[in-house]
Amino acid sequence: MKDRREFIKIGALGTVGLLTNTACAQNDSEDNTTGVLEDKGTTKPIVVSTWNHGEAANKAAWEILEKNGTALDAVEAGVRVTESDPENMTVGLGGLPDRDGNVTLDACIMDHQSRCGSVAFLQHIENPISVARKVMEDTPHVMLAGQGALEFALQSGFKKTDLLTEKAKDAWQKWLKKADYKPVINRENHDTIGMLALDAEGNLSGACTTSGLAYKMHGRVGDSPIIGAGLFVDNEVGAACATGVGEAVIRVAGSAMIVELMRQGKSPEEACKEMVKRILAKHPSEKDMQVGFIALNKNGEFGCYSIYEGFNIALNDNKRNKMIDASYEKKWDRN
Ligand code: SD4
Repeated sequence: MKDRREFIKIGALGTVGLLTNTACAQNDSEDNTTGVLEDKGTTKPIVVSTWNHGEAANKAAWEILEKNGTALDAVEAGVRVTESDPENMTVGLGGLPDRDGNVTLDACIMDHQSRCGSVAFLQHIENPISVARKVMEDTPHVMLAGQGALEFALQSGFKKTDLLTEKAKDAWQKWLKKADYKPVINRENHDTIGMLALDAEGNLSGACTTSGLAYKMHGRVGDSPIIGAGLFVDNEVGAACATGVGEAVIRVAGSAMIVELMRQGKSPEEACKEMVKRILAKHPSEKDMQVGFIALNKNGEFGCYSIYEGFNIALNDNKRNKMIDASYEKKWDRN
């Protein structure tokens, strides 16, 4: 792996100035082709997830998939690893706070029966993905937000936890001195974990969880808990998830559209690329906005694509366990 480089860029989205970021991984294999399998036919089980933290998350997911566990159990267990890692400053415990110092989390989960659950603007709970699953399984609803989501979590037995680590607090206090409440986003901020899995039964599920944009406005919710934007699964066709500037992903219903494009015959990578191009066309004045997508179809073929170089995904199946650099539209202008 290459070292993470701090990279700060300013964009403007609506009334909130945003800074975008990216991460880099070095592919350690000769096969750097996304979406193309060495062998034809269905590959299952398989799990793919966003960014370098996907490696550890996939490991937990794979332990379930290789024992013929369900994709739903796998994606939940996988992203919980990232949520519970206090060193990870973009997801769950240890996530960077909003501009007022509150860590607020967004997460959603969707399974092969098109069941889905989501929590938005949730505070004090280490594993929002498991609360999202409870919303899906134990309520007639899809989405709970804010205080109501917290109350539901506590009633369901989740523990109240202080999610603001010393490291995140220090970073926020430094930001406060200089940034004068303009949201600052470094490359670490765009590290949502999105995970898609196809299990031995041929069923798809997905999960997506994040602390969202660092130093965001209090109450801001991104794409990650929104079914159809940050995540979508249709067991007849495939699944997709997103990372990057959530406002841009919401505007095009990114993940749902990718699944529809696959239904119409596009490969996973073609579908991701088409949505990246659509986002660029709809944001002509945005200079440094990063968005990345992953898609996985019913046959276990996957693809990924991002606006800027630097997006990578983790892959595990029966033959492979590796990081893959996504194809992209643009190189960063680092000047
Ligand atoms: C958001 N999409 O809140 C999330 C942030 C993200 O990788 O993707 N980080 O807009």
